[in-house]
Amino acid sequence: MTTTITFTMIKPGSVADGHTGDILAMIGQGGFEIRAMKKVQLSKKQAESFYAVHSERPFFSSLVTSMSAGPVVAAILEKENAVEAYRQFIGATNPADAAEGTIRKKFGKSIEANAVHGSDSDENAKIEADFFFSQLERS
Ligand code: 3AN
Repeated sequence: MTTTITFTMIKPGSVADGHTGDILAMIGQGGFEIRAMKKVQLSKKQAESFYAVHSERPFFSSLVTSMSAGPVVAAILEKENAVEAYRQFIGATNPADAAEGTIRKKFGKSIEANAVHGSDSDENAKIEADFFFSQLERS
């Protein structure tokens, strides 16, 4: 069986609300193995860099502000077909549209404060994992 990786962040609002443990428990129950993890606060510059693909979108400034407002918990997750499996698992970008039982349905508050980030392609999973983690920090 070939496993692949995806990258996730528990967003500042969810960390501040004390949902980190519950979200990590759901991730484990979903069969995702944590290969690396850290709690870190992004500077505005780092958040801008992470979300650079969205720099032309109207919500960019607000997204950068909210993503740098407090610590995130970032992790590399491994599973078969990890990127697609995790996107299914977390639910739609807008928590109002997310399926029952998904992380965003349970913990998301709005389209911006949607509890967690999940990579959208294998290529971006690698870029995002490399943004946060050195080789030494991965198992
Ligand atoms: P996803 O995180 O589901 O891949 P993207 O890549 O379209 O969604 O959006 C990246 C992030 O930008 C989302 N996680 C969300 O926080 C924020 N975002 C997306 N669309 C909006 C919007 N219309 N208004 C505010 N924030 C948004």
